[in-house]
Amino acid sequence: MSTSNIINPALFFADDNLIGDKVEKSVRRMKDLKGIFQDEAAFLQIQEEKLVYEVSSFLPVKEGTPGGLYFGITYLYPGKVGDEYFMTKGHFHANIDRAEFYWGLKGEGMLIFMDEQRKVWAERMFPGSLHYIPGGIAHRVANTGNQMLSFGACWPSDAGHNYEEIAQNGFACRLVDRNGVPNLI
Ligand code: M6P
Ligand code: ZN
Repeated sequence: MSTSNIINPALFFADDNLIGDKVEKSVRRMKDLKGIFQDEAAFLQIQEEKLVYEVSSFLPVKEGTPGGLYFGITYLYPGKVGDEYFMTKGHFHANIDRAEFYWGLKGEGMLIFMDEQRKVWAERMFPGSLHYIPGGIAHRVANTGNQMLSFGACWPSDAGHNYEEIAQNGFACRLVDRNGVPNLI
């Protein structure tokens, strides 16, 4: 094989940053998270343009393609709305049986799971933690620390996002700060 078949990768990491021409970025601000947090008065006190999280993703195939994989890094800012930690919107997969991996890169947080019977549990996230999210399980991440939480994700390109269920009924438990300790209540 000649060396002309050897090329550089299209993507690479610098620390927890995903770098490459095809990396897409999206942001979620406070105003995009209306109805997610319990304490509406505290929510209204926070500037609606405040950044809550950003996602850098590599989506190499068209959404819905069976057999492909997507890759993302989420950067979740520290903060609270009342006593509830900043968190991602959370979702079931539209194709509900599709699974996903999350893994902790920087900071500390909690991955909150909820099954279709609304049973909730959580796993601590920290640099090096690895989390398998089975199909049928809604998932969201809260930043329980005072620095940025970053985590990786890899999911099937035909998983899709179902935000409706969470927008309407939320998760059955909330992760709140009780004297500096995260509590799932
Ligand atoms: C991870 C993946 C993405 C997801 C993102 C933010 O990177 O699970 O699919 O979009 O986190 O989470 P959410 O969509 O719940 O706001
Ligand atoms: Zn997912």
